[in-house]
Amino acid sequence: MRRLALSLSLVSLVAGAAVATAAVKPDAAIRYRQSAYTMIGWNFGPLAQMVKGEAPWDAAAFALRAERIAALAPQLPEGFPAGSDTGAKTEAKAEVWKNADDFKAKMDDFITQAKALAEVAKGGDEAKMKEQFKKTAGTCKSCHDGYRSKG
Ligand code: ASC
Repeated sequence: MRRLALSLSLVSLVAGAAVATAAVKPDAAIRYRQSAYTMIGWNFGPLAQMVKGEAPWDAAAFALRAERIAALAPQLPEGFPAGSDTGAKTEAKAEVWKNADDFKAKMDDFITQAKALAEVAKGGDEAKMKEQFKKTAGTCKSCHDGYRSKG
């Protein structure tokens, strides 16, 4: 059992950050990525409200939500396997797969900025948190502009 666990962890090391995904059904991938976006949005909304002054500033709540977003963001890419452009109702445009390199670059940008947001939030500096929030929101928007059809 130990040997198995060891070889499994070696396999995941070799596979690197990308989790090895066996063939998944398109509708399962669509549901998976929509769930992840729902959870990201759930946490992003209150941050936006705080930044806009629509909710009271709460640095600890901000940091917790930023932490969650930073953990969820790297889980998005595996939600876009080839062939999942159709299957269930999806707002992902065909361009996601047609312009895969650009989509990946934009996704990586979001992951990087979300991670930076969680890091900055640990420091509790309101101005810096607001600034980094705007940068992060910019990466959401730049991907949605080209790759998400208005639902
Ligand atoms: C949100 C939300 C998005 C992003 C984007 C940022 O709160 O639902 O899709 O922020 O609007 O520009």
